[in-house]
Order: sequence, then C-alpha cells, then structure tokens
Amino acid sequence: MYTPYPENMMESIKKVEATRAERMSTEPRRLTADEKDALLKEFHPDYNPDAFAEIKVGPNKGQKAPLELAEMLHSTSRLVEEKVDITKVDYDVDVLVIGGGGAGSSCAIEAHNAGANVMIVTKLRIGDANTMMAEGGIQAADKENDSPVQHYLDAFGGGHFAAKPELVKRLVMEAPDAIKWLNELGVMFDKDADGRMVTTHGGGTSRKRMHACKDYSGAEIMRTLRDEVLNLQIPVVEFTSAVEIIKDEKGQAAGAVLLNMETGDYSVARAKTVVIATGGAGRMHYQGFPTSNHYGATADGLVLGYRAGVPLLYQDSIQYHPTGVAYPVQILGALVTEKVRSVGAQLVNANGEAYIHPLETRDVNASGVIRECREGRGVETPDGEHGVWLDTPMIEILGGEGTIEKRIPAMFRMYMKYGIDMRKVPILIYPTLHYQNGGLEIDGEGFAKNIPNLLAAGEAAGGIHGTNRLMGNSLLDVIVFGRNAGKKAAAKAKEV
Ligand code: MEZ
Repeated sequence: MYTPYPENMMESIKKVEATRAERMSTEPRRLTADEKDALLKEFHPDYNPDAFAEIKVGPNKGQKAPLELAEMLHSTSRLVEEKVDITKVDYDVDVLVIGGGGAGSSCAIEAHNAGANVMIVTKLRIGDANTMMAEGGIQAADKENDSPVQHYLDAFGGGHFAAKPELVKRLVMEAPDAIKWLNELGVMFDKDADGRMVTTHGGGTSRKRMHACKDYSGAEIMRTLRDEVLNLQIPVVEFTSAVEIIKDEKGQAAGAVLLNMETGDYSVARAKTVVIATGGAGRMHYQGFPTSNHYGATADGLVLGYRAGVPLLYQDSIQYHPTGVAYPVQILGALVTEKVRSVGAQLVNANGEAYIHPLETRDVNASGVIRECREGRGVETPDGEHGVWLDTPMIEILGGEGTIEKRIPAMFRMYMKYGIDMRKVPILIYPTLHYQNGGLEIDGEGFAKNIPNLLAAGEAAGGIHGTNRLMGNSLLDVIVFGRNAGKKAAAKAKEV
C-alpha cells in the first residue's frame, strides 16, 4: 500500500476516503452571517488580546498593533545621525521608489514612461518580494457575465465593509486595464484554444475572475516586471534600505537616507516625490505562526512612513491564509494556493467531515481550521503540528486525469519531492501568516496622509481591503496602485 504519511495520519485518511463519494455530490452548506461572526470572534487570531499592545507614540497612539509591530513603532530610527550629512546628496532624482517588488516595479515603469527620472532602492534584490511568492492569480472583472460593480461588492463585503470606498473603486475600475497591460508586457496568462484568458473562482468571489499563470502567477508577473525595469534601464540600488524619509522645511517629502546593508555606509537620495512600496509585515511570525512570506516582509515601510508622520490603517488586522503546509515540516507554512480549492478540493477534518464550504472567505476558513484543531477534530503530525485535510484527489475525479499536473503543477511537484502524490492522498494544512491587511493611510489618489509628495503602494498601503482581503486582489492592488503611484509621482514631480 502507498503510505507517504505515518500510521495515525493514514488511519484518518481512510475516513476521508470513506466519505468522499458522498461529499462529491453534496456541496457543504454556506455559513450564515451570524455563524461567521461567532466563528471569527472565537477562533481568529486577530481576536487574541494577548497578542496586541497599545501603540505609545505617533499618529496611532492609543490604538492596538501586534506586539512585534508595536515594538518596532516604538523603536528609534536606524539612522546614526552623526554618520550622515544630509546636505551631501548622492542621488538626485524626480521619483524615488523604495521597494523592488511588484508595486515598486510597476510604479517605476509608469514613472519612467511619464518622463520622470526615477530610481528604485531595495533592501534585497529586485523581485525579492511577496509578488514573486503569490500563486493563485490576479482578479479582474473583464468577462461578459461580470462587472467592476460586482467585483466591488465582493471586495467590499469580503473586507467586512471596512475598506475605503474610493480605493476599492480604483482597484476594481482599473483592474481590466491592469490585465491588459501585463498581457502586453508579456505575462503568459492561461488561455484557451481560442486565445481567450481562462478564469476561475476564488474564496468570496461571485464570478470567475481569477486570471492565472498555472500556479506561479506571481513569479510570472514579477519576472515580466523585472525584465521591463531592466529593459528600460531604470537604475536599481540593491541591498540598500531606506532608513528615514527626508522632509523639507515645509514638511514635504524630499528624499530618503539610505543604508547599504553590506557595507553599513549611508547615502542620501534627494527626490521630488517618494513612493513607499516596501510590502508588508508577513515575515514577522506574529503569535508564532509559520509564514508564506519572503524574508524581506518585515514591516520596514510601515515604520518608515509612520516615523515620517503617516497614520496606519488596520495595523491590527492580519490575514492568515487558511491553507499553509502543516506536513511535512520541511515546508511548514508554505502556501498551498487557494486555487487548489477553486478547482475542487474540499477541507475535511480528521473524521472525514467536510465541515465548511471551501470557498468561504479566508478569515472564516482560517478560523474554521483552527476550531477543528482546537476542538480535537484535527490530525496530529509526528512533529507535534496539527492540521486538517485538503482533499486533493477530488480535483482529479472532478476535473479528469491530469488536472492537477495541468492546473497546479508547481504545487504538485513541491509535494512529490516529499513522496506525497496529491492525486492519490490528501494534504495536511493549517493557517499560515500571509498578509498585512492594513498599512499606511493613503487618499484616493495614492498620496500618503499628512506628508505631501509622499505616496504609498502595494501591501505597504492600507485601506484597500478592509479587514480581510480576497484572493487575487493583492496582485491586483500591487499593479493598480503601483502604476497609479508611478503616474501620480511623475506628474507631481513636474510641479515641485
Ligand atoms: O492573493 C493571494 O494571496 C493568492 C493569490 C494566494 C493564493 O492562494 O494563491
């Protein structure tokens, strides 16, 4: 018999197999609004009072943030003032883009195309970013049976009506053009035999509007953006972190102090406009969670902007992706794309029960997994982790042989490396820290609150997704708000 898991896990798999036929014909019930509310309040990590601290300084003084973020907001600057003379300018540009991921690159490309002299500074390398790690796809309402209005309703409702309406409006209205732009730049989206883009569902989406490149959509998008930045010969300063925003005598952003991470040397970039596009805080392992994030996602831009005087929005709202790897331990917390559920896999507890609809929103599904494990219906691994099953063999049964390799090849190969064949056995998952729902407060045009000539885009900016983001709306946000920031920063630089 094929046994990739230890005995106790194989025992549970027998129960999963025993209920499969019946589960295939009965879709799990959707929860009522009251049931969702109760589930979130009892099991979502955002409701754990011990994990949050009061912010003691700055514009959000008196509000709560995760302990680790609050500590960073309280800490002093990484700038050693005696070591830097800000009157000695090393770089002089129109637009300084801080961050070399999807938002920073989109921003730099558009600013360059608008005629600005632009420079990217990034603490790792260009493309070392969460955009690279995103798997399932990018949303846009560009099919006949869909509309930006429908997209708006899904995103706004999915975010618990907490987003800024003007930001959601920009996100959904500019989505179709974002897809067109990426397609023209050379992103290889999944297409049917007639060359039309193939779209799928995501959690909380009422229409099939997820545009994907198999299950490596983010890597494909980042590859294309990076190539474009290099083709346009936009200067990129790598392994260099921005440690302080420089403001002029009127309190307007006028550049940044940079720290070379390898040499420890400081330099000064003067700029007419500055864009913070540094990503989120997902590598902070809040509450000991594993993470799907890249190593650079350590809240740098949130702290940088906050220290300059920009308030944070929803800094206490974190997205735990319901399906992070729970076994094997070598890839603990790695992302199992939501696409796995959108092409047919169900969430099933240790007793073989499909206890929830697989396409509820992420916060609801993450809370559901945590509840099943806490209440003794999870599966224990030899490493002392817990999880529930994602019944992947259903994908092949529903979609026909070869569906897994065709639709989610990267995921399939990742598990095969550990002897786990997703076509034959389910995979064990548990929530993983995925996304900072909030971030620096921006207005409808992308400008940071309180500080003229400063903009923020991508995960560093808050208010676009409220307190829960839908799948594929982050890649979209990165492109839409990255491009917008580039155009706005270039235009503003002409006035300065
Ligand atoms: O938007 C995301 O976070 C995403 C596409 C993740 C995934 O499940 O693939």
